[in-house]
Amino acid sequence: MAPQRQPKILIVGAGMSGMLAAIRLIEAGFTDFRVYEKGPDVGGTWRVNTYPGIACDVPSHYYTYKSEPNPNWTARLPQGSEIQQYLVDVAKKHALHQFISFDKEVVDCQHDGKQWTVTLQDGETLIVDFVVACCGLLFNPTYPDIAGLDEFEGDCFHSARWDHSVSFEGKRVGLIGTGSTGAQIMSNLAKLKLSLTIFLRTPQWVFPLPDREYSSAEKTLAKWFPSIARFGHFFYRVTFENLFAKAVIKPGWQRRLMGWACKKNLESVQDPNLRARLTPDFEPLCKRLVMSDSYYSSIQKENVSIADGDIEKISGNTVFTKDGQQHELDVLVLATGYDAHAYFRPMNLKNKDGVQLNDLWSEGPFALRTVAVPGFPNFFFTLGPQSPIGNFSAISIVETQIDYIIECIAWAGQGSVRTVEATTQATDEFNKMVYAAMPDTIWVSGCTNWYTGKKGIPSAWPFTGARFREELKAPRLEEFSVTH
Ligand code: N01
Repeated sequence: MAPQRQPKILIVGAGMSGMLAAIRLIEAGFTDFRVYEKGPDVGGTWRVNTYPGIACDVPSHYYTYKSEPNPNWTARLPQGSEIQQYLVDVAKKHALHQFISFDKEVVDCQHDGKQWTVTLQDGETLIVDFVVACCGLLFNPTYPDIAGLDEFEGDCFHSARWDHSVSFEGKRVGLIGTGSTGAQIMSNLAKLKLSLTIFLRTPQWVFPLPDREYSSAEKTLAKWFPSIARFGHFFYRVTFENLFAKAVIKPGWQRRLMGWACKKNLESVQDPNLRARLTPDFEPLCKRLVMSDSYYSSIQKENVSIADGDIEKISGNTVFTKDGQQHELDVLVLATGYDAHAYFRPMNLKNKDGVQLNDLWSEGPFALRTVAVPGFPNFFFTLGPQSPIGNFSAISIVETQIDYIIECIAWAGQGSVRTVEATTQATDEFNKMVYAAMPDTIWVSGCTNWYTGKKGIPSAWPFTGARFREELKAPRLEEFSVTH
């Protein structure tokens, strides 16, 4: 039903979820909205991250909007640049640029009981009824706390801020971090003529997810028969949700199978000393699995060496490790991850009573059904606390969340409703249910991982994909307080 009223809506971020929010708002008949994007183009994560080897480890046909199948994917595991191009193409197809203001960073939102006053980095302000924060999840880089890092005399940068002016050929390169990002960077740098030192603190389990290029015949067929790409989406979704997503949430054959595959993969390392060095001391899947079929072959290349990941200090261009070794380097790459619990912050949020979101979340972020927080009316977000970020495709999570959020906004579009605010009771009940299921999940089985927050509770989803869609099928009016 077309809205009878047009609330003023601001979407923050023109990445994968902000774009989808815009598309869905258009489809729902909302016209008074804008998207503010801090960068110069759409794409979010895939625009910002350009490190060598960047790729998605979720199969391409599944890492695709369900409503926008893409017969042109060139491989099972898409390169970052290809995903970025896909997002640019989708934005073009839906003429999204007319709704987007680029280079506009939202820094502050204050609610006066009726509306939000939004302030941008450049001092501009605007007043809106709704804010939907689509800021991504992994975008605040974490820098390691290593004495002397700032004074490193060579080139040094985080994986999310890749310096393309730096040449690597013939250089002594150090890489701190061996998670999903570090693994992709390592496999790529190892192909070059350089000497690569991996500072390995905690070995991770590696699942040998094979990549494969799609032949031109396959791509042509997918163009002629769009149902092939749709089937690809369905196939990989069902596979992911029934294998990987079930393995992480409870014990069972899925967990055993994934673990067995990781252990078998590790056996490909022939040298027993190296194998021991690469053997994690925690269960497979406890940390986010590294998906790679080239990790072990790359780390065994002659130009790659493993150093102690416990770094004592950096002085000049030398990294001193706690085992007493010194490593002289020309370039130091930090694949040290992100602050996954910042969510849309550092954006500052304040409500009419002067309560800051930072204070409300001081003990750890929480939300109603992953998308709203009590005390902050008409403010919604994607990929919020307890989203199934460690379970399946981020795109499919966001599709569910956006539909839910738009239904909440539609209340204001239909009747006399002005504000909708998650109740504390509903939020507490939701989180109680989620936390109660955590003991069965693999994330609490004894490792450090970026899912787990201050209180030792993973900010992830301990149920199936079907349950997530069910819980966010439609907003329940009794879970919100409403003003007219
Ligand atoms: O970050 P991480 P990431 N000294 O936090 C090490 C997604 N992603 O960027 O384990 C030495 O996983 C740290 O060591 P330890 C994916 O969801 C997806 O790699 O703390 N080492 C660890 O090895 C992924 O999970 C794709 O001991 C230090 C590493 O840095 C998420 O992004 C591709 C250190 C951080 O690993 C984050 O992955 C890439 C220190 N002081 C990423 N501090 C896809 O394909 C940190 N480390 C979709």
